[in-house]
Amino acid sequence: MTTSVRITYSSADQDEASWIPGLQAALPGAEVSLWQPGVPQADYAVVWKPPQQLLDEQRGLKAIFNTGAGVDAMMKLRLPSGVPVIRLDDAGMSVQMAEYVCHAVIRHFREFDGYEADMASGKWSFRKPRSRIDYPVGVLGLGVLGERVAKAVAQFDFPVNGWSRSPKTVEGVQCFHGAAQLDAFLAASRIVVCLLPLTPETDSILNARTLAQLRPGGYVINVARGAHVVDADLLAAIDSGHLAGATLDVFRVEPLPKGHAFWSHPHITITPHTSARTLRSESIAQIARKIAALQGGQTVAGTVDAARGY
Ligand code: NDP
Ligand code: OXD
Repeated sequence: MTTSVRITYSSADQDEASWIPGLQAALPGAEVSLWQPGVPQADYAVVWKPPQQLLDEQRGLKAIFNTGAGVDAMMKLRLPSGVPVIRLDDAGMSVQMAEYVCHAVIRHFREFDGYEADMASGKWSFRKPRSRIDYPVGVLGLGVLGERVAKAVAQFDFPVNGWSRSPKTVEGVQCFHGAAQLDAFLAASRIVVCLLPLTPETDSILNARTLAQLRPGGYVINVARGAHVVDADLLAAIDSGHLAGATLDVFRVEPLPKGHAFWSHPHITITPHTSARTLRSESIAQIARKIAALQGGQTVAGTVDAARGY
């Protein structure tokens, strides 16, 4: 595909040395360069957590591509009006998320963490098998990632619930929607997986009130954004015995500050925001396809609705 457009690239933590030649190769004819103050006007920006100056200076953009699925960081910036923000949709993330969440659910349900500790201390002992009917899994967010995760967990015969903003039908998943059905969704779930975008409506959604609605012995898996969880409320719910524990991939402050209680809590497993990584070649191919489609006057999937914030 030959596309004669100018692309400016900026990323807070990805590697321009591979993204820029990758975009160039996927879009022969395009001029792709690293953004710096004062560079010529571009048609498209490909960014992750861009500086405000880029958005203020680049006045001719036709679209801004976010090289991640979540746009919460972008939504905090002053965006040029009328310029669409386009996020990654899937691009190899949903399978990674399904692996991560199934692993966390099964590790907890089958008590593999306990067996690891037993084996490490030379103890040979069996635990009583649990019944999966007692471990309904609730997925908050039934979008590109949440739907794939819900279906993957259902493959292991766990009862699965899902919650979204608008009504949905997903095979093998009991679907709830809207604020009015949140409590019923929580009451029907023991393990809750957060795959919501971070917006003013979903900020701190896992708090003392909502965690208390989960079935006793509940478990939290947060793979969306740290600010979905009120840290102190999660710790209190685990320490009181209402919740059995949590697996957390995302945190309010990243890297997780040294000394934070999550580092050493015996019932909390943490990973460094790695549940679904942006895969460079899949993402570049998707962005290149979308630029070609936009150039041809078509609409593309993953266009963010600024009013909803995702
Ligand atoms: P989508 O936009 O495809 O899906 C979002 C889902 O959340 C939709 O089902 C949507 O409902 C639902 N939702 C949004 N707001 C509300 C609300 N107020 N009430 C109820 N439901 C709501 O996003 P993705 O699945 O692609 O990604 C989800 C999030 O995962 C990202 O925003 C990002 O923060 C996080 N993420 C984390 C990664 C990691 O490595 N830890 C990697 C990639 C993403 P509806 O369907 O009705 O619109
Ligand atoms: C994303 C992420 O939003 O990596 O894509 O968290």
